[in-house]
Amino acid sequence: RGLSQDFVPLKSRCIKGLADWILTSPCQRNIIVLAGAGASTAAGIPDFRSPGTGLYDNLQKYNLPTPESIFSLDYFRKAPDAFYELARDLWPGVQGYRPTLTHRFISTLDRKGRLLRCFTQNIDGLERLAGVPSERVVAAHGSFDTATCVRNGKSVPAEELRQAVLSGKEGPGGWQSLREKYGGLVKPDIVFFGENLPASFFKHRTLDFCKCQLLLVIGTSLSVYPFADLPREPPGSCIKVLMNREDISEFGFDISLLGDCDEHVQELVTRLGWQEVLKEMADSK
Ligand code: CNA
Repeated sequence: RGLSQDFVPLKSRCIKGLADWILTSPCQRNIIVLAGAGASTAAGIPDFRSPGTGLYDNLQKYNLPTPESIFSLDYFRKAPDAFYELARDLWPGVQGYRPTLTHRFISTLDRKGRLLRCFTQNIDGLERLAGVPSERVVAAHGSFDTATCVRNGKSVPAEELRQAVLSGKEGPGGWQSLREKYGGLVKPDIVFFGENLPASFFKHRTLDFCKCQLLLVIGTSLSVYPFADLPREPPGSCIKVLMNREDISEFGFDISLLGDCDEHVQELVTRLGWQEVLKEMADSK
């Protein structure tokens, strides 16, 4: 294990050990967070794969060949209605989803000068809404901030697409008329299955992980690649912590905190003496 000069070992493999490590290690930006849909379920946004509540178990009304079809480019070209209908719910700001305690904790890690990067698979924008600066967030599966015509690659103002999605299929401002205007279907730049991840993912994967001493993996089944390869990137000395409802121990975590991430975060911030996180959460309600 670690040879670096300022390497601080983990004294115990539990939440107390994690808090002690954060408090006693030098104040450097050496913490990387890998976030997934589980970080946002407490905000009311379903994840994909949780049995019963996950999106994949609740897509019957769209009559899809497979649940994944809703994020498949081929299917979108053939039958865009399903994705556009879902996008209406998922578009940040439309339903008024608020950051969870976990998002506020990530933002506090940044304010304390500890967060190197938050790689998120989420497309809900809640890390940034919680105050994590854009340059600290790698939106690995894209975002609704920009949009492109899938036929000719033309950029389309995201606001124009947002208005069209909210207006529905028909009518002067609907997505059919946007399709005619731009010469093809327009899609927000969220990454569909089979599409490339943004360049920022590869850039920060190369630059960041060699500096990572603590990896916090929060609310993800780690089943989507290449994101799921990221826990293998840090050096051997890096401490790896999982906060997730389901156990995915095959990734070799030093600490596995199973259950709701907000509950573990609450205990962690209490042990850290970072009461401001809880106050900020209470004030936002
Ligand atoms: P997933 O495969 O649905 O897995 C979610 C994981 O989180 C599961 O292991 C759950 O057990 C766990 N989980 C759920 N709720 C909690 C909780 N409160 N506390 C702790 N753990 C919890 O989702 P992944 O993120 O792993 O898969 C990647 C997909 C999901 C990405 O492409 C995303 O774009 C996509 N997604 C994003 C959102 C969002 O932006 N909020 C929502 C749904 C899906």
